[in-house]
Amino acid sequence: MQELIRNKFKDIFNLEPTLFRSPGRVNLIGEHTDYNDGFVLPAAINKEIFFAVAPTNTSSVRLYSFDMQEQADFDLEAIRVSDISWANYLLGVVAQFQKADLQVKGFDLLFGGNVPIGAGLSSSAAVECGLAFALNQIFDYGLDRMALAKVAQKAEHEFAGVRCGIMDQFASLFGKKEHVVKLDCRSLEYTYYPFDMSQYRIVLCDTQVKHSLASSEYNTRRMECEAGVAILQKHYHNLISLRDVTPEMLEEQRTEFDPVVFKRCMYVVQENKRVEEACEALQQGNLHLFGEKMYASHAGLQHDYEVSCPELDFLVAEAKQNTSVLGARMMGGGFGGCTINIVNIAAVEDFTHSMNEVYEKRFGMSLKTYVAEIVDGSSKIS
Ligand code: GAF
Repeated sequence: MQELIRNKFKDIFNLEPTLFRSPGRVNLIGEHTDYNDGFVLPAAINKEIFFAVAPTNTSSVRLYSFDMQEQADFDLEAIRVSDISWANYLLGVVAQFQKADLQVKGFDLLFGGNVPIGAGLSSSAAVECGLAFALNQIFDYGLDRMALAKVAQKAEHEFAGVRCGIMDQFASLFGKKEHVVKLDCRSLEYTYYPFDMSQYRIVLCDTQVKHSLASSEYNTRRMECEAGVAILQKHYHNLISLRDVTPEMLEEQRTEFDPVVFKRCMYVVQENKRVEEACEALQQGNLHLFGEKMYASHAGLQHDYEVSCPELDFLVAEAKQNTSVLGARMMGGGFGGCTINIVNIAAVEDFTHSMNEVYEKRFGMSLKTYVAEIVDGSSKIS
């Protein structure tokens, strides 16, 4: 793929590019916790976006999407949200650097890869992080990876209109081969845990659906969490976010809550606890317990946070009946995309085959499955 990207770049722009790569991510557990100052446990995977970039002596950027086979040119003096939606992930990054008074000079860029779009594997974060990483190197800004993650996150807020947390951008930049990484989204401290793949594989089942409510409901969930925090702050003056809340504190104030807001908040509080318990299980080598936490996470997302959908629920219920699967859950923002499954190595083929069969029978459409490998975060190739 990277050679295709390099050659296409040369054909179109007639320059010698530098190549970069930036991965998508999975999240083992800790969903919708990042924007509540909580914990997440993602990993970068071998679904990646490749970038060919070269500086030019102009005041414009020429962007080419390999997947769309489309070019869009922009004047650096007038970077704003565009009608070309794929370009916005890139323009958003340029705008953030400009806002931070870092000089963005003209450049040509061609990008493309194999992160499925809309599958909940963070193709958008991979694009944002890849460009942030590339420009940081090419123009020598000297920013560290955390600063780049924040640039990429702001790009998503301001140019894609999703008020996402930092998990996806963090995972794309901080991934480490064969490790998952627990991030404290408040302090931004992180710990790598080896993920022993000698007996198990991470299998992704892509529903191939993306229900249209995804981004509006995402922003609604954030507001519901903020509404819950506002109620609790009347009683606990030092409380900043749901990260500071226990189930008991919530129960005590239940009567003041709208029932929907209450269950949203309870889910977040419990999910934070589950991430900590899952990490302990991982440290003890207890993958069975880890898997149980994944199923519990899905149940919360399905019934209390209500960001799942029939296709995801069906796949998780099927996985749960399969003794070769340790744990499964929906992943990412929800309303479609993938489930993540921890599957016994010897059973991977049977598992994907039977999941395909039952999914097709139930929904009349095909399922896509991927075996994900955990890889390093964004890097320069050559
Ligand atoms: C999306 C967001 F981009 C992340 O920040 C995170 O909130 C996730 O949904 C849910 O855990 O991927």
